[in-house]
Amino acid sequence: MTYIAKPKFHHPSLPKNELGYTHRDYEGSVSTLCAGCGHDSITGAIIQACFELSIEPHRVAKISGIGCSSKTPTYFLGNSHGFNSVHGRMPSVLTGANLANRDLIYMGVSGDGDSASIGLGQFAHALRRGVNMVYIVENNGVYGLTKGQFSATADRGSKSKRGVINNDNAIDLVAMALQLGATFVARSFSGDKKQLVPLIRAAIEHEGAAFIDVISPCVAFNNHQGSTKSFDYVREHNEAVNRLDFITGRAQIAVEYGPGEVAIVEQHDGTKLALHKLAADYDPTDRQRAMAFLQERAAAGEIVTGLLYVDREPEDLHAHLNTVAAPLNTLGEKQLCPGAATLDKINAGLR
Ligand SMILES: Cc1ncc(C[n+]2csc(CCOP(=O)(O)OP(=O)(O)O)c2C)c(N)n1
Ligand code: SF4
Ligand SMILES: [Mg+2]
Repeated sequence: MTYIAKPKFHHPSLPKNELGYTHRDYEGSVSTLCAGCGHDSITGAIIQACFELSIEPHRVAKISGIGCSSKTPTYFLGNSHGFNSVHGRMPSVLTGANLANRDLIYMGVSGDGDSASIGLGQFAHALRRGVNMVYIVENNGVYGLTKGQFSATADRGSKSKRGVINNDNAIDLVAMALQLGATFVARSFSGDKKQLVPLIRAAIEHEGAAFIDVISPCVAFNNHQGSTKSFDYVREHNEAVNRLDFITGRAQIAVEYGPGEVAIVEQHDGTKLALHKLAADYDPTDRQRAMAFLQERAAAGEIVTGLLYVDREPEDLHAHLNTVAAPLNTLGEKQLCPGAATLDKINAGLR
């Protein structure tokens, strides 16, 4: 993978967060993506979200697959753990790491080819198991890295750069995530940092499977007329269900919203989502309604963005499996080998 190290110096008056870190402490190497690529804006939003939440970089594990999108973890959180895995295999690598050590914040970064084509099965099982993670798909409707073939999220009837029409039906990862039981489901647009940053912050604090589909135009292969993932198309068809800000239970942050405009969604860990509702009757805690609304608006040619669904009391894979809380590498021999007497008891119970 190509990368260019960023110089360490920064302006002395850069703002600092609660830990005394600046933005620079959350950056990575210089991006080698095409200038104007939507993925770089998502990188910027992740950096901003982690800076604002005062996350210690060593507490984050960034895991990705293969693609331009999957290269991006090199460009943020340079002091975090990272693993650039195999095409479509990010979810299983992340699940394994999470099972071994639940103390880290898991950030899975993937592309539409990575998650909706070769990795569709992996995507589905990680979500249905409730792995505690932030799963971001940087969705441009093409295989950017391999020169712009349609991916499985390309809309039927959309046109490739070379003029070919896509006749296959599109997979909507948000609809799938809702059906599969993800406890936090959102969609955003790389060009809308105001919406994306609070969504990422909320997803990080959510203690379950959080999925964000981010429409992210590929300026090299999918930003022309006839594409439904171009900057112009998304701006014209964006239907935001809510305007978001995110308040952590620990640090009270003042939010500038007028009376009557905010709905507070409280999660079981005390964190709160403040929603500025555009659609008067939109309820982000109703999974069935979210699925129906998504289909309704898609039929009208709209791309719904915002927080589609959140479960206030999510359960994760560890709760389902009743696993030990301590990271596995901290367990001693005594805990790992309970002795012959215990083994005999287990064997007797199986006879
Ligand atoms: C097993 C395997 N099959 C195919 C490839 C070739 N390949 C590399 S990236 C890619 C698609 C990437 O598309 P996407 O995940 O949408 O990322 P983007 O580049 O669009 O961000 C493919 C097919 C590969 N690296 N490994
Ligand atoms: S090919 Fe497309 S997805 Fe890849 S870096 Fe360039 S603009 Fe971004
Ligand atoms: Mg892609």
